[in-house]
Amino acid sequence: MNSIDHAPETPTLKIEAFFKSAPPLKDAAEIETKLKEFVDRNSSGNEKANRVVCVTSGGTTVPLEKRCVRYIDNFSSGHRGSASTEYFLKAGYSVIFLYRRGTCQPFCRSLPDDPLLECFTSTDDSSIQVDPSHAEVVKRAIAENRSAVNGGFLLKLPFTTIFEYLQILRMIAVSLRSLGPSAMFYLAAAVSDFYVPWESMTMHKIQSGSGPLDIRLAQVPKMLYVLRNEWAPVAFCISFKLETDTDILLGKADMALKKYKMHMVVANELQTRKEEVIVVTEQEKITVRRDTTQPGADVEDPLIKLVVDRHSAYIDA
Ligand code: 9Z3
Repeated sequence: MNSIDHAPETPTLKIEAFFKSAPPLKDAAEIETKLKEFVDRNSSGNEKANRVVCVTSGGTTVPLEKRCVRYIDNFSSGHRGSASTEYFLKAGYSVIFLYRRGTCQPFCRSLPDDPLLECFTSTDDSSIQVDPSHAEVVKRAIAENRSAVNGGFLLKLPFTTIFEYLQILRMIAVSLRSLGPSAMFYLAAAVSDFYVPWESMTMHKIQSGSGPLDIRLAQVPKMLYVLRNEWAPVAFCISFKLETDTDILLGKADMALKKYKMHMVVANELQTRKEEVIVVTEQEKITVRRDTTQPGADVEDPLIKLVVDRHSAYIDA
């Protein structure tokens, strides 16, 4: 398999080449309409009343075949993004939740793994009831989700591949431009660094008969750069840095902050990501921890409080 050998040099040209060769989104028109309605609904009143955050969640896949049987995946359960979405909604934000199909959803954290099979009982052939042991959590999840979606505060957009993710993210960024500094990007999705360009991808399932497989992957263009410099230059931007080696974590987060002009970079290590994160800004490094004295407390609660605080200061400034 080939990579792009003569890829254009600047990040802008690289991303343009990426989009040009990517398979077009099947539901682009529908997404466009949903985004327009959502942004229109959130464009009246003063800036404080119209804060909108795009939360990305889950990992992107990299297909190895056009008629995809095999793909490379990026680890992310979607817990960070879905929990953060709930706290943003509580804080009065409207949320565009750009999530990987099949990963954790807002308001579903307290439900068992298989809600349909575990929460309901069938009393006779014609009636299904919520099992009393799950009644409260089911009621709460349904009510909170309905109020957010029907109230126009939560728009959920799914992706699977890196091609879909970047195309939808660009659509969101462009449509949020009119909100100026009231718009925020909270990029918790685990995004592939390498991919097989569409034009050099084989159509059919790769055959195993010809021995070991050599794949050359191209680098995914630096989306953070284009987001900050072109797509949404005024929006408040938070990216995440995930490492498994703590010795390099803060250095890499610092580098991302400066290189991509992020307002905050949330540094986390794979094993401890649910216990603590370190928020890196130009001036400081703030350790945010889960409150271990409170049962069920998570790190997203204090993290979103800090983020909202800093976003307010950004809007005021
Ligand atoms: C993260 O670091 C997220 O916090 C996690 C959340 C994926 C670790 P879970 O979904 O885990 O709760 O299971 N996300 C960003 C990872 C990433 O791809 N960052 C890029 C990088 O490190 C920059 S956009 O280069």
